[in-house]
Amino acid sequence: MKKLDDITVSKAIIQEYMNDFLDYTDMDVAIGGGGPSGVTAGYYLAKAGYKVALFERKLSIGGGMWGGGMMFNKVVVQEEGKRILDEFGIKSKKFEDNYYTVDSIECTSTLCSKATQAGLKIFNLMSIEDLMVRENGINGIVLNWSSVEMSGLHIDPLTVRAKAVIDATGHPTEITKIVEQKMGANLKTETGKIMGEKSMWADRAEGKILDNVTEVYPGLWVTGMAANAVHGSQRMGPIFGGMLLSGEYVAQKIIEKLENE
Ligand code: 48F
Repeated sequence: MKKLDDITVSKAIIQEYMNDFLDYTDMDVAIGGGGPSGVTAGYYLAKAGYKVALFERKLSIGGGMWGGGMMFNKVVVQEEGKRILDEFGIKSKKFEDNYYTVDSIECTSTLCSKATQAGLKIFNLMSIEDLMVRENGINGIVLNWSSVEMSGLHIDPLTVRAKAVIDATGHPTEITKIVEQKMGANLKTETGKIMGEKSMWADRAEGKILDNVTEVYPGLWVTGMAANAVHGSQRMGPIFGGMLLSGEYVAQKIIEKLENE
């Protein structure tokens, strides 16, 4: 083995990370949240050739998918979502009519692996704490290290530009909350506000999710559980077809919009 130098290892990491971060100060689409809906959206946008990055607060990508239902590490996907599992090459097993069971570890890790290989850039350990708001709507995101947020240190964030932003933060709808709370803006929902998620009802929740994938404020899109929570629909629990399908759908809608601009 050739002689190794610790300082060269440090330089390699710092230089390559900084190059990536600088490159993504300007992008087509910024995704907030690395659960199944955000990662799926990132996969389809990257596959279509868009410059897209995903920012995830935690160390690991996958959000609520790793733990399956109540720590039984299996998730269920209905018939409509099966083609997305096949697209990613994720194994599934038919259960009765209409349902497929999937190993949640294989599903989460494969989504992440295929999305990054398709060109999605993932920045983990960063939180979106604010938005870049201009006259025409949302123009980017404001980022800080999650460790700064967690420690409560008083350190200002940095801003990066994006033509579209996706709120894929799941149940808490954190990004849409910023628009509502800081700007008092009217959202494109029935009440003009975040309507809040309703109790678990898989059939209703999955039935509504694609209708809920919308541009809730100019430049800001919602997908996954955030879409249902913003529009006042039910939660669905450990059935994940809607997460995959809404990720794909938000990517399609944003591509359509960017192509027309
Ligand atoms: O919650 P999460 O998995 O969202 P999702 O893609 O999927 C929901 C399902 O897991 C499940 C369900 C459906 O069957 O009901 O709950 O809609 O992933 C959301 C991710 O966003 C991150 C958070 O750490 C999680 O990994 N996140 C939340 N707020 C921020 C954030 C933020 N401000 N900045 C960066 N990441």
